[in-house]
Amino acid sequence: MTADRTFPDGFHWGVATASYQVEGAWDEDGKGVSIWDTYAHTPGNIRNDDTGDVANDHYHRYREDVALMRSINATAYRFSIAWPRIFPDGAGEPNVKGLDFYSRLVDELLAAGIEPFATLYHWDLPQALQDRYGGWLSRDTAQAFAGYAGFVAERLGDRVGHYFTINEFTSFVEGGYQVIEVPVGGGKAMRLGGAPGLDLPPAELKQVRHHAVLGHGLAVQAIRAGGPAGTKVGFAENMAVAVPVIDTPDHVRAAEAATRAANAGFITVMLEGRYPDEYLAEAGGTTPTFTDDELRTIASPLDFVGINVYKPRCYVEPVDEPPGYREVPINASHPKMQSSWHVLDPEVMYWAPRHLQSIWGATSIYITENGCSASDVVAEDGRVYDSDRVMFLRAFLGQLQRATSEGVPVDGYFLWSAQDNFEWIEGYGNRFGLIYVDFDTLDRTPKLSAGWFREAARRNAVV
Ligand code: PNW
Repeated sequence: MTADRTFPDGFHWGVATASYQVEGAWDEDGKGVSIWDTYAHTPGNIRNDDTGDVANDHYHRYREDVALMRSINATAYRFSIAWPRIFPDGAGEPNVKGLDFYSRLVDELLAAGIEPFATLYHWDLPQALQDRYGGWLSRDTAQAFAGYAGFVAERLGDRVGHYFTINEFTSFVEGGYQVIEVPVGGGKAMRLGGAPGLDLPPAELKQVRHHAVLGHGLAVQAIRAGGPAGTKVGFAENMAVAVPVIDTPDHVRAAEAATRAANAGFITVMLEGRYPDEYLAEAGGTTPTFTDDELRTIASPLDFVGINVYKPRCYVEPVDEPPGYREVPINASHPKMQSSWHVLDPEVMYWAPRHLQSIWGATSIYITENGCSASDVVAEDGRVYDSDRVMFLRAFLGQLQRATSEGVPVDGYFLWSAQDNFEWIEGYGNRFGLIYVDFDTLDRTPKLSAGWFREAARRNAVV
């Protein structure tokens, strides 16, 4: 029976990438240097000293890539725009050739029947803004971001109707502005990393977070002002999801409280317009510094909420004392995917959108990323047999379908990633694609999972 495993009519079947991870052409057509160019060009920062200089060469091969998306029945493509292609200096004079690339890409997508969804910031900040202002430590960067976002919406708005402001506040702030180890289960920890590679004290870190959400809010307003009426906008955050150990009302209440607290500096303030008291109390209430007016900007009304869903942040059980929940340690034997942080639990794909609806009343949700890395190899017959990724997708989309069948308003799903690509500090070692890429020849080979996606998208159902 497939009938009861279908998604709502009009559900978007998308694939996703990000500029620095796929484009290459790092210094072509007037592009400015980004903080990721600088970071990856510094030896020792990236596994194997890989860089995104060439990556998938998507900048030149986008026609082939759009044809591949079409061949797997994708109906939407989430790509990001490299800010330093548009404003090489961060602000000021726009670079027409940079904008032209995205214009050609969008035309190609529309001709293939694929709807473009543009992310405006997927971490490749113009180096000029890092040098001038210290990046997101300064409100000036948030202001410059709004200027760039409004300009893009004005120029592409006739053909691009959906924008995500910022991708994963959590990842680029926590990974780029401090040196930190995060637990990965079984008592083990993993060191995060990323551009600009700073190590700021906690008070400044909170100010960085604040300027990032402020940049989001200012960009929302600028996109509405710059784009045509009906332009839709939201964010794409790596939501921290607390999963209830047992599906009972008291466990679910505990998980909701833990989820709200874990997202305090990002989703919670963007959707509520206030920082939770506990978040402010942490540093004695002294940071971040902000105004009521800024809070109103941060909580500018959105058309949808976008979340990247990979793994649970934690499991919780209820307790009687405040805050009403307790984190349960993740067992050493808990299954993982290839990336060391990737604790495997498909139910996170059910709880993430359900929490968005129950905690914040979200009425339109996109899964802006979901996927996994696997130890893919080309077999002797030339094919790539990623049966584990097929298992992963069937299980996660099964849980998403469960959510939509219960009335959780999810309007689309973007698989990470359309192709294997530059996986940040892991370089080309961790493959997340539906399409295998040989990084010597740049040949593309659809994996087994691409066939699964094609069939699921065709039927609008879990298969
Ligand atoms: C996301 N975690 O990063 C990014 O948006 C992508 O650019 C990236 O390639 C993809 O997911 C895969 O890593 C994440 O620790 C980084 O849970 C870390 C986590 C999740 C997502």
